[in-house]
Amino acid sequence: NLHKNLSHLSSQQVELAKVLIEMGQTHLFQHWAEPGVDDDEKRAFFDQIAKLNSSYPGGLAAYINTARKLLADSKAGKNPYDGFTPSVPSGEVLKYGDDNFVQFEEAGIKDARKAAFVLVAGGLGERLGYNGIKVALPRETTTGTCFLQHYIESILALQEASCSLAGGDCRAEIPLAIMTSDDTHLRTLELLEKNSYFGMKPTQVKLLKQEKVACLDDNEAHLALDPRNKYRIQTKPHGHGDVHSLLYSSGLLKIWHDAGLRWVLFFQDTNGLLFKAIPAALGVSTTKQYHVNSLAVPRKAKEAIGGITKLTHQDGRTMVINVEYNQLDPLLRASGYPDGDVNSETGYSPFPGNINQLIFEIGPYLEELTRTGGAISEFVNPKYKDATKTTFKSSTRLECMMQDYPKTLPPTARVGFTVMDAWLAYAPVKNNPEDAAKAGVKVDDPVIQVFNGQEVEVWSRVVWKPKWALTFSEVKRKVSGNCSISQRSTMAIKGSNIALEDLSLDGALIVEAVDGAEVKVGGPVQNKGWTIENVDYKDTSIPEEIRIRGFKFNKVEQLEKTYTEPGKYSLKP
Ligand code: GDU
Repeated sequence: NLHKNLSHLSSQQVELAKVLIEMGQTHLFQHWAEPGVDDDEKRAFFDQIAKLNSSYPGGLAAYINTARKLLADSKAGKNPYDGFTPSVPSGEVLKYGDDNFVQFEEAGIKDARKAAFVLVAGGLGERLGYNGIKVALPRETTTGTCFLQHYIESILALQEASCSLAGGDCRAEIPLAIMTSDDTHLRTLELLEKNSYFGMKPTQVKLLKQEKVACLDDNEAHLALDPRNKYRIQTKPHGHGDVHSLLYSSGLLKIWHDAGLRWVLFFQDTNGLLFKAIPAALGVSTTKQYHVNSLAVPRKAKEAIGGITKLTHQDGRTMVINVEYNQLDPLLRASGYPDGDVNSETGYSPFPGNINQLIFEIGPYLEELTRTGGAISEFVNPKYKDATKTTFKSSTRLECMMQDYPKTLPPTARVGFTVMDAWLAYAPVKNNPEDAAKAGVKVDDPVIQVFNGQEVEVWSRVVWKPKWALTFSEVKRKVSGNCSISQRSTMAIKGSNIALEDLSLDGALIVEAVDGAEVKVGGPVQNKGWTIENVDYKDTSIPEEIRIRGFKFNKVEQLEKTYTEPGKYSLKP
């Protein structure tokens, strides 16, 4: 069939056909119609093949070869950690607010102007029960600010703080790259455009779309035809590890390197507390000169976050790497921990939890990607029909994770990690007032309430704009005297020059001020405040983003003040 069609193909299409034939993929052409029939579909087939070929480091041939090897290993039941013994690694453990922490934060802010940020946002919120893109979800309910806006405002605040430390004519613009996929690309672009990029220059933001990879039908890595169209290959997502090859193949990493940037910081779509941990974590990288620094939090055994583990091979090699949550337990059981993944006497797993916030030094990173072409260690997870492991229940594909990057690094690479308190660095939908408590505000203990069947500690709700404070020291500078906040209170600080002095809040307080307006807020503030109402996640009359949270505010009464003109003000009821 292909032979009959060959004379109708362009030379590029013939080349691609040759690759497929050489790689044992003749089945793709068996059902082809006579030349002259379905020509548009045939063209589209080759367009897709060209795309699959160019978007994978080494092309389709490399993809099929790797797939055959990994499928054979999987069939043989080969353990990817064969020969390795796990042990607990040592890293930098930070205590929020102590001298060490404050010094790391300072060092981090200083170098932030030499950083670039990369948000991986190609995944959908299927597990969440949310149909939109996750970066459009509100990060917290008090102001309703979405994740993407909060991330951008945090980066802009870092840029300003770092530049003002540098003095002189610092004009640094911290770049932001967002990895999207066919599932999220248009909606992410639309969210940015509709909101004028949330204050960032459009040229500062770069979207990199990841492509899906070909599905595989069997252990010989025969590419799977799309059940809906026999002239198309079925495709599925390849995973967040694509971010490395995209930064490389787009040339963006090289542009950043040539512009004198030194750090690249990766983060995920919905971690609302993360930026509170960024200055100190970056400070650890700059101080310790880590090539790779992963952020971690204490991990409860069996929690769905990977464990950072030191692996020592029989031949003496060692590496510190994330072992994904589904693999940690079997690895431990197979190597002298008969109980597997369990908590120690501290109440936590001895292996710190990877939150997939990674900081790389750009120089060594670019060197490594130049060597590998952006390829990263992959895995395959076929669901077999039976114990013979010869047929699959449905097609499979290769997958990759961004935190596997260090797997191919030479032993000389400086790979470390930084452990932070979980409430500071990782809690996707929780606001935390404890920072304020440690900065000199008395915050009432939480009460327990149940939302969507889950017990939650409900604290007072305190939210501030990133430009109000990025670091512990800055929070401390802006809070003075005896401040206190009752459990049922809600406070939003929207402005950079708002100082809290002897404030005792029992109710709701919203203060907004333009740059240039200096506001002192103090005295007793008491009102009926905002009450929390339960929302049933099954109630489809309520918007999805509220239903998945299980609550909404009833804004009964608040003190709300907005200062639109520069000047000095005092808000003391
Ligand atoms: N993502 C992509 N492309 C993909 C798949 C995912 O960009 O093809 C993005 C998602 O949008 C998200 C991030 O990658 O921003 C992570 O995806 P998931 O939330 O689905 O990741 P998991 O929860 O499976 O696990 C990851 C790490 C774990 C742990 C955990 C913490 O693999 O080790 O760190 O996040 O949230």
